[in-house]
Amino acid sequence: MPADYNGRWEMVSNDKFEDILKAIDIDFATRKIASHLSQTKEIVQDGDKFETKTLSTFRNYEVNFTIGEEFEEHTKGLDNRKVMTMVTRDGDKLVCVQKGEKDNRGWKQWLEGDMLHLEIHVLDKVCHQVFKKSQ
Ligand code: VLP
Repeated sequence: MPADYNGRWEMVSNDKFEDILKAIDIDFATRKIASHLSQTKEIVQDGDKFETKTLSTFRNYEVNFTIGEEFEEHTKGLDNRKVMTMVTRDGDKLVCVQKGEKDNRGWKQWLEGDMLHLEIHVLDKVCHQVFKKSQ
């Protein structure tokens, strides 16, 4: 049985998110707001298909993908870039590569008990977020 990401996940920690925002050229004022937000993730997973929403009081971000299928992602409301995105599995981990202007861009996501971990990387910066299952 592959990992089941379905549900609503509430942020419990967000280490070095501001470094990521800086690496994707988000301005100072926006970084200050964004790095203090609590994020909620809503994931609907059907086999290899994922519908994901990252929600906050300031901005929301939605992206849908299918494992192994590359697509053009528009990071709307974030840095508004276009990247070529592909998510694959590495065991129970999801591994995302976002090819574009910024090197080494992507994320990894995995479960530990009722916690969801997300590591976001851009250039030499790494952010580690943890979410707790709420529904
Ligand atoms: C929005 C989200 C920041 C909340 C903060 C507002 C740049 C794996 C995958 C989704 C991602 C990470 C996306 C990060 C979204 C931040 C406003 C900032 C201005 O996660 O969970 O499938 O792609």
